[in-house]
Amino acid sequence: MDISTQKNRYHDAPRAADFTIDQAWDTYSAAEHDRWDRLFRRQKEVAKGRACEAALKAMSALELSASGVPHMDRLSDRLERITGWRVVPVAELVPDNIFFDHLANRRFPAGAFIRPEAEFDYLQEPDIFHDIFGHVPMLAYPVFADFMEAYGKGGQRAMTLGQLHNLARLYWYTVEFGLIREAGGLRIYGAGIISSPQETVFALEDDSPNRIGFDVQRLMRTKYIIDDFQQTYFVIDSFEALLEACYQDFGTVYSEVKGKPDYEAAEVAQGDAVIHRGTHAYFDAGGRRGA
Ligand code: HBI
Ligand code: FE
Repeated sequence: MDISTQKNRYHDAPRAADFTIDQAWDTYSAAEHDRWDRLFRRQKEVAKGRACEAALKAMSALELSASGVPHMDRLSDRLERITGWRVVPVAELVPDNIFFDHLANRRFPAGAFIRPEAEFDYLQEPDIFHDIFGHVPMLAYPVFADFMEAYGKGGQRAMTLGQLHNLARLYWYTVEFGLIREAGGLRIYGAGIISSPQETVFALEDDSPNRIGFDVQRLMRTKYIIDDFQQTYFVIDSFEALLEACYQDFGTVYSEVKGKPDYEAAEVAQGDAVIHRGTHAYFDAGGRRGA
């Protein structure tokens, strides 16, 4: 059986109407605490000089460390003092409407489970390391904290307009896999990259993927892959610019992209602000499957 379809130990935990569960922090085993410490120490090292300033500063402000699996309530008390966000435990992916409602109310749903040893380097589901090491630091940066609340509200609206797939792409290429221009180079803010040692290096330094300037409509039309590195990364100039671009009425944006063809994940399109045209050598060699 494919290990990633195994249910994690919180799968049957009693849950509230909003899908939150009890993190039951006392039930983490010594092995699970040790796994967090090894994931943290390794990724903290790789992230130096590669993660954006805001994320690195927040990691210390939030006292994220290699001292066992974080206690979400205690972490939330620190985060809430900075931007009003809290981190709430869930068992696994929650329905979109529940997810958006949490974000719209400054609650980030984080998986309570930690990946099994067999998936130490890569897993598709968001475990506690992906969510807390990857997403939580950015929630301590006020402009990004505002963006995430706006995304939650936008998501609720997108569902009523049947435009969720467009908005999910925007989330994917920013919140999960976004790059930012910083310190004369490119840095990472996307959680899916920051929580993966291999993709942290690949996204910034490998010749394979495209790197293209951010454009809302372009992102909404671009397909993505969920089981390997990205074939294109989009680059923002600042978090303020990202928030600015997304504070427009998406209703008009949706109608402008409606009916226009999608872009393939590896495509470079007419009008793109190309920062790096990828060789796609990694994907031509079969990607993760070929590794
Ligand atoms: N649920 N727990 C959790 N975490 C996510 O990141 C998440 C989710 N549900 C839906 C979802 N993400 C995405 O499909 C949203 O972009 C809609
Ligand atoms: Fe995520």
